[in-house]
Amino acid sequence: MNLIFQEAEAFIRSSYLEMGKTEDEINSRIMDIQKEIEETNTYEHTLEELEIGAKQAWRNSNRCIGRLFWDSLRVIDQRHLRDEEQINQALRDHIQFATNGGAIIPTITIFKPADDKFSIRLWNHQLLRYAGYETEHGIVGDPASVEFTKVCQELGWKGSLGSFDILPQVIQVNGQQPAWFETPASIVKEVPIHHPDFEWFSELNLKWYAVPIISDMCLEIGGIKYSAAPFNGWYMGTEIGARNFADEGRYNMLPQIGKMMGLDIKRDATLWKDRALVELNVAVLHSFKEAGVSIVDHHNAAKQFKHFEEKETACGRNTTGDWTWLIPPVSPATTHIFHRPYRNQKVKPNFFYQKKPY
Ligand code: HEM
Ligand code: NRG
Repeated sequence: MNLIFQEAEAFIRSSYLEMGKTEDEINSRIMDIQKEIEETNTYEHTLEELEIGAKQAWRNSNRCIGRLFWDSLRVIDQRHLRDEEQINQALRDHIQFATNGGAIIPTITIFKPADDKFSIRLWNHQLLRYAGYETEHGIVGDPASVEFTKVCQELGWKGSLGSFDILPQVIQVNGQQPAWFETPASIVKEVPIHHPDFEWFSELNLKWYAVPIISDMCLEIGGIKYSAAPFNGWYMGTEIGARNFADEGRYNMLPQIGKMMGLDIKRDATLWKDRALVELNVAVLHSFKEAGVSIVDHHNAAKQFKHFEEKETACGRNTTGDWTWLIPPVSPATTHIFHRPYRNQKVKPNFFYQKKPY
């Protein structure tokens, strides 16, 4: 009781002040919450509290370079849903709404928080992600998904052993056996990757999905833990071009690209990896742009983040950040982020990792 009340009081005070509410409004809301916690062990956020709390959680996400737009987050309240079918429908609605034909809308869908009587977990790391299969000829698909793909198969899902199979939605209510639902291809926007100058690039047959929707983090607002609260913005190009396609432990495309560029990939000192990496990132940004799907390059993302820092300072807040995640994985020292320190202090509301349910 005390812990949740303390957290609630701190959240109400600071967020109500931020929203310009009076001391009377603050005190009366805190008294109501105290009573509600005494009677039910928990309390319910108003829609207004849910919205400001989710926005603050994004604003406080130390690892996120995209925070300039925190105030425009669209918050979808689905706290009334209880069964897996309804929850799955809400996930489909989120995917469609956020995709918005390519003009991506930063969105969060918030389901009923976990308490002693009820809990929801989405087992997917992201609502949209490609399967990874261990075969005799090595891993097919995304190596990052191998463990979760096995779980899906054990639940009865049949993947088609392709390099880009969208995984099903796996939804667990109350710690019971999870339900899984195929993700309809009609709601998944994908971008085929090609290069503005290298025609051969299309032959690599690369593509990526338009919208990253993290679905395994816990949103904590005022002591309430929303264990299912999938959120999305749009991609920064390097996430796909410098990590998902480039990491040796992911799609590992640099050797093929280096070879196709005619580089000497036997000698590290030719910097063939660096040259291949740049062209791969050019291809990702070019392809998303041409497909009309929102994306930001790391230089503009850093500029936007600078603007965010300035706005935070003007509001009398300190920008906290995790430098090791904020610097982009390509040419980090060309951004201002590289050249200044950030305090990695975890302010709430925020998003937290939670234990894998499988
Ligand atoms: C992390 C960019 C929107 C919350 C990140 C990362 C990038 C990024 C590049 C690092 C990811 C990595 O290295 O794997 C963006 C861009 C956005 C955006 C360009 C466009 C609007 C959002 C939104 C939220 C959010 C809407 C939440 C409401 C987070 C969190 C992390 C993160 C919690 C850390 C994830 C982790 O620890 O795994 N973001 N973001 N971001 N972002 Fe954003
Ligand atoms: N690097 C991951 C996605 C992490 C979150 N990135 C965002 N979030 N842009 C990947 O799939 O490459 N967001 O909410 O926009």
